[in-house]
Amino acid sequence: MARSDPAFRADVLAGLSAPIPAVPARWLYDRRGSELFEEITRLPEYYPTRTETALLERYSGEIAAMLGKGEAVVEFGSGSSTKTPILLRAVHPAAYVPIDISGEFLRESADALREEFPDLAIHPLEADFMRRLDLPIEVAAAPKLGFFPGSTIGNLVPRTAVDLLRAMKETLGDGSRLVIGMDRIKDVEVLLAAYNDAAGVTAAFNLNLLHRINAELGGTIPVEAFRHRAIWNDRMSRIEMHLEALRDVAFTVSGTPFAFAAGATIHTENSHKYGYRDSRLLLRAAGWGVVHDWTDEREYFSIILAEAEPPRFAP
Ligand code: AVI
Repeated sequence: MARSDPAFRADVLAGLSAPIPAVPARWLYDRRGSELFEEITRLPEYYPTRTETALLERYSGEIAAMLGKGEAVVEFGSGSSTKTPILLRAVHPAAYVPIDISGEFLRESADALREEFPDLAIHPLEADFMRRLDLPIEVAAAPKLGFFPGSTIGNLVPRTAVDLLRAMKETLGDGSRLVIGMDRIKDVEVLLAAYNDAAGVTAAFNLNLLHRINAELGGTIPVEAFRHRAIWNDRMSRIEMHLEALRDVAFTVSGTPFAFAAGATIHTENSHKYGYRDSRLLLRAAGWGVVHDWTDEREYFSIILAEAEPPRFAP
């Protein structure tokens, strides 16, 4: 059995026993899961990455023109994507602070960026950005620009998304700005195709969770007895990924027995989609005012520049 993480075990055992079985989506991203996600981003049906990258290429000059000089760009996530250099090239920041919980990803992506930006001061911070953090002392005096691309905010339920946006505001401080990517509500067929691709990569990504449970937690789950399902939950305005039992199944995880009847599901991920006003409301709930919202011709995706609102009395 591979080395097991006690937090993974606790989440899986509690999640599979819950009245509505669910496992937190972060466990989808082991090495294999991260590789499969990279593959997803290149799929013809998966429009978000392509659309967001094109928006950044087109508008990062405009974003830069709305900022002052000498910014410290603080990226929430390791910055391993191709989007980071697009923003850095336009903004010419004084410093760059990538924050990630995985030191390994952080070092790899910081090294890659050092090659492309040899004169940029890079201060990686290994931490969980869901909480308020102390930024490196070297960027204390610089104006801060947060960067949170990828529509990752959509993977959190709105209450947790607001907590995160508020923590980001506290980390970045007064007068800071934030560039955030948010996926828009659109035709259900387009959304469903993006999470139900013809090549079956998203299915493999979802089912990989069961392989991971078997490998790391001594599970005996018959993976072929489950199938990937992506549905649009209109009431919650989100795509949901589930693993559905194709027949009655019984298995153990770390010695604990579980039984799923045919048709029962394990909820594995949410991907919330936000309308134009929804995204503003979400940001405002966390103390961020929208400065500008750039979208593509089809209005599939938004890149939003927001600014930290000073606290003020309200009637
Ligand atoms: C990482 N995140 C923004 C992706 C999304 O679209 O919600 C994760 C994903 N899940 C299935 N496909 C992509």
